[in-house]
Amino acid sequence: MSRLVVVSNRIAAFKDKRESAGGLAVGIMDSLKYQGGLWFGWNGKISEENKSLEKNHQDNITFAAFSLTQSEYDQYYLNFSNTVIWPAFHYRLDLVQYQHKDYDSYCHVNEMLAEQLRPLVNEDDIMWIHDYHLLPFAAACRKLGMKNRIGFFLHIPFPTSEIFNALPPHKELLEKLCEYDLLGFQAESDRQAFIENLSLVTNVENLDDNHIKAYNKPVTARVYPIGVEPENIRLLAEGALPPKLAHLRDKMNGQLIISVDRLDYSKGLLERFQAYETLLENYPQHRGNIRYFQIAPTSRGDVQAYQDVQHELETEAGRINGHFSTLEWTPLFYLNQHYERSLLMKIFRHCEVGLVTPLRDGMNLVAKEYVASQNPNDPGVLILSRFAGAANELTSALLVNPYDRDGVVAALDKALSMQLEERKQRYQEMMAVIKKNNIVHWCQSFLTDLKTIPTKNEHKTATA
Ligand code: ADQ
Repeated sequence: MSRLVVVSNRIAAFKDKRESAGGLAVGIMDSLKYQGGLWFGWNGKISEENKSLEKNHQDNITFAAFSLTQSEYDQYYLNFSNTVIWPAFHYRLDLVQYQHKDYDSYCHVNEMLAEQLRPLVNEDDIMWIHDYHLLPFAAACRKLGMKNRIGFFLHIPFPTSEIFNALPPHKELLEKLCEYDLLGFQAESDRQAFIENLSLVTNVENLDDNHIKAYNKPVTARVYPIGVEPENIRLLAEGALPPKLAHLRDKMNGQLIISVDRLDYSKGLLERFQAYETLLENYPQHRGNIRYFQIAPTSRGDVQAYQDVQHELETEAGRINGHFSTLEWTPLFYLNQHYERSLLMKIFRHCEVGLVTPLRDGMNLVAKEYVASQNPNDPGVLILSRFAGAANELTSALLVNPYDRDGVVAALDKALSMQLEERKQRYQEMMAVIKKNNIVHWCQSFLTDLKTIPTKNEHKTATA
C-alpha cells in the first residue's frame, strides 16, 4: 500500500495524547496510522542556524518538523499568509498589507520546504497538503520533478473574484493551485468561487461535475465539509466537571451562553458583545438571570490587526460589565485562556446556548463540537452565523446574520426561552448530519478520491 504524506503549516505534537488532540489532528493521525506515513510541518520554532529536520517516529508515523528563520517567519508566515491571504480570504481587503517581497518569500519558503521533503517521499506515496500557507506547494514539487498524486484542502473560504482579483499575484496563485491533482473546499460556494476565478483568467473545460481542465491539465475540485468526532466528544462531555467548576456551576443559577473562538477579527466577537449588550438593554427580564462566557485564546499576537481587536474587546467587556454588573451578578466573563479539550466539551454541555457568530468562517468546528457535547435528553440551543461553512449542514440551528444586531438579539431571546421539545428536535436533526459527516468520513472521502481521480501524470502519458 502506498504511504500517506501530510504537509501542514503546523505539525501536531507527536506526543499529543489522542484524547487531548483536536478533531483534525485525530482524523489525520488515524489515516496516517492506518496507511503508514509521514507528517511534515513547522515545529513553531524560529532558528537562524539549524536547518536540519527534527524527526520522531511513533505508531507507524514519522513526524518531520522544520524551523523557520526570523525573516521567513516575518515574510512568509506573518506577512503574506496572515496579513494578505487570511484577511483577503475572509473578505477583509481593508486589512491586507501587500508587499512583493513577502510574496517572493512565501513562494521561496514553499520551494525550500518541497526540497526538504523530497528525499523523504517515495514515488508511489500520495501527498495531502493543508491550508493557505501552502497554496503553491504542489507547483514547487512539480518543479523538482515529483509526479506523486498531490491533493490540497483549503480550511478557509475561497473568495469571489471581486476580492481575489485585488491580490496582485492572483493569476499566478491560480495557475500554481492547478498543479494539484485534487482541490478540496469546505463548501460549494468556495468551490464555485474558485472555478469562477479560474474562468476569468484562463480557459476552463468542464469534463464533468467536479473534473475540469485548465492550463491544459486535469484538476478535480470537490467539496468535503470537515467534521468532528462525535462519539469521542460525547464521552468527554459526559464526564464529571472538575469539583471547583461543579461548585461554581451549582452556585450560578440561571442560564449560560458560551462562545469559544481563537481571538480573530473574522470571528465577529465585537459584534457579538454588542448584541449581548443590546439583549440586556432591550430585554431587562434577562438581567441577573443569564451569563455569557466568551473564551478566546490569543492568536497571532504578532500581527497588528489582532492586537487591535484584542484591545477593543477588553474595552467593550469592561464597559458592558461596568454598565450592567451588580454586587451579585456579572453579566460577561471574557477569558483569554486555552482549555483542555476534555474540559471544554464539559463546559459546552453545561451551557444552555452556544453562540457562534463569525463574520466569515470556512467551517467552524466549535459549532459542531457544541452540538455533539449536548445531553440528548436536555440539549442546549445553537445560534449560528449563516456565514460559517457549518451553516450549510446545521440548518436546524438558529441561523443569524452577525451584522444584524437585532436579529442576533431576537435569536438569543428565542434560544433562552425555547421549549424542550423544540430543542430536542433541532438537536436530533443536527446530530444526524454531524454523525454522518464526521471526521473519519471527511478523511476517507478525500483520500479515496485522491487515490482514484485521473492525475496530471497519467494525463501527460496519455497525451504524449
Ligand atoms: P479555526 O479558525 O481555528 O480553524 P474552528 O473551526 O472553530 O476555527 O476550530 C477551532 C478549534 O480550536 C476547535 O476544535 C476548538 O474547540 C479549539 N479551541 C478554540 N478555542 C479553544 C480554547 N480556548 N481552548 C481549547 N481549545 C480551543 C480553521 C478555519 C475553520 C475550520 C477549521 C478546520 O478557520 O473555518 O473549521 O480550520 O478546517
